[in-house]
Amino acid sequence: MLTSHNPLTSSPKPSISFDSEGIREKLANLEQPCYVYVKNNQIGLSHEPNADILPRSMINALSPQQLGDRAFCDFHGLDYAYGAGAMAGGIASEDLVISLGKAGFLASFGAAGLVPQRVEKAIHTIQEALPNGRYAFNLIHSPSEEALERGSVELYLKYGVRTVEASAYLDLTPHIVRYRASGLHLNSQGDIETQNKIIAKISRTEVAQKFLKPAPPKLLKALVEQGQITALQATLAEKVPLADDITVEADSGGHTDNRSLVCLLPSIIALRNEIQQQYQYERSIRVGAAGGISTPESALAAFMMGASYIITGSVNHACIEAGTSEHTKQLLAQAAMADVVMAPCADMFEMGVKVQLLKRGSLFPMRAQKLYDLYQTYEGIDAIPTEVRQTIEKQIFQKPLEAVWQETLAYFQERDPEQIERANNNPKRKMALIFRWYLGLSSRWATSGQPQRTMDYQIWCGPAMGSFNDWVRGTYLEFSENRQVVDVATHIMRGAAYLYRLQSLKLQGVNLPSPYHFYRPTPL
Ligand code: FMN
Repeated sequence: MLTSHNPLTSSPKPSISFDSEGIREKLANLEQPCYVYVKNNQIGLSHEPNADILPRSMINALSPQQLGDRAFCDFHGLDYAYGAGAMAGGIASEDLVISLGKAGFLASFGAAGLVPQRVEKAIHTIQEALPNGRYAFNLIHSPSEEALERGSVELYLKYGVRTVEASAYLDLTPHIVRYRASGLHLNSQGDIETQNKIIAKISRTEVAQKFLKPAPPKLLKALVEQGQITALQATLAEKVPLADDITVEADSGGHTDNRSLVCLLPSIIALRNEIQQQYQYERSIRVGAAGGISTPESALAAFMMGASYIITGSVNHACIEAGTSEHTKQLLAQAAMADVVMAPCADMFEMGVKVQLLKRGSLFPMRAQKLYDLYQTYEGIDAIPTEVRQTIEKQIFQKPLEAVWQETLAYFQERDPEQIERANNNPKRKMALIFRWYLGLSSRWATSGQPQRTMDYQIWCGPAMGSFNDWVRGTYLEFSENRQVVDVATHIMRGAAYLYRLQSLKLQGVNLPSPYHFYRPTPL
């Protein structure tokens, strides 16, 4: 049915397009409705109803701002129900957060792994550029370095960071409860105002439950006793959920449980409904989706499954604004969907926790696994056979393990001396800290673009990266130097709205040929 022949040339009806270019243009004009006409077995589209011919079907105008939950946008002051999740070490940089915020999207600064002074600097820069909000900071649970989480909350409270993206929680801590409760007050109408907003990212039902319910009375009581919140705030905290929004994170880049979004999202939505029924909150908690979203199709699927908003991650890592090296961005822009793998992570190395990252173009996944296997097998570095030790010193560390230990000591002396105390009489812990030297630095080599260490780059990314690369191949977004976060976000959302209208036509019995089912990004 794709044709450039216009069967109406004898009786011109210029507002109806029968040629493929015209049909495509009409479909892409999301701000206008489309009326479908059939004449001489040809399908034609018009933005206006035609008095002479009865339309076969029609689709309404649909702006990308209509996708998702309006309440999410209003609550966070956004135009789009779309956010960019935090990326550690400032990969989700000030630039990335500010660009998206100015364009009506939400982004979360990648505070994890950064020293407080660096985070403080980011707070100043972002607050100056976005005085009306539209930004978040990551609050990451760090079970092995509790001081970091406490310090982050103190910074956020001190500078009035009003939205955090809370992640990696397995259980609640006094710090996150303090952040939430100390922002609660009653307004002049007697309603509870939640000044400190929490978007909790979870991948398990049992963790979601903790954020969907009010903060535990025991933690609130302790905070009152310590003078960190008032008795009134503790009372108010028992009436509101701990989080305003729950991001359900499926198989993603970085830390992930590798769950499937189509399985996880319905379960958490059902849980939210159940808890809402039980607590009758005045404002229902919204559930968003993350993990694997990087194309119009995946975005639309998430919205159609009931997601109030979507969060992207991997796809932003290859963008101009990401705080990482050009080499890393190039590798990401060439990645295929199967070029990712799970490998041991630095922060929870001893627990055997893994992160999802790029395997193509780096030996990191194999080398990190080798270190984890050695950690499992031996009681300390002195127990490792000499030959094996020499090999890892040469290939992985590129220096003697003793020298690595000295650097590790210097690092923790400044940052967290308790780590050294715990390792002093414990050879296995000492071995873990030495191995973590490599795992910790390899992500920084990737962000700083250390030329001698390209084969050791640790680049977090999920299958969403390959999926995005497939979509944009042959368009201006194929090249990382053209990938601006706002362009990427806009095209994903516009593409989702575009595809929605095609699906809507299909449900009405008008199945346009497959080439129309492709939304092609063009420069904005
Ligand atoms: N999530 C966090 O909550 N904190 C982080 O520090 C963090 N670092 C990340 C670093 C990179 C490079 C990537 C790709 C993801 C990271 N994430 C982090 C997860 C993202 O915020 C987002 O939830 C996830 O990437 C979405 O899934 P996707 O990668 O499939 O798009």
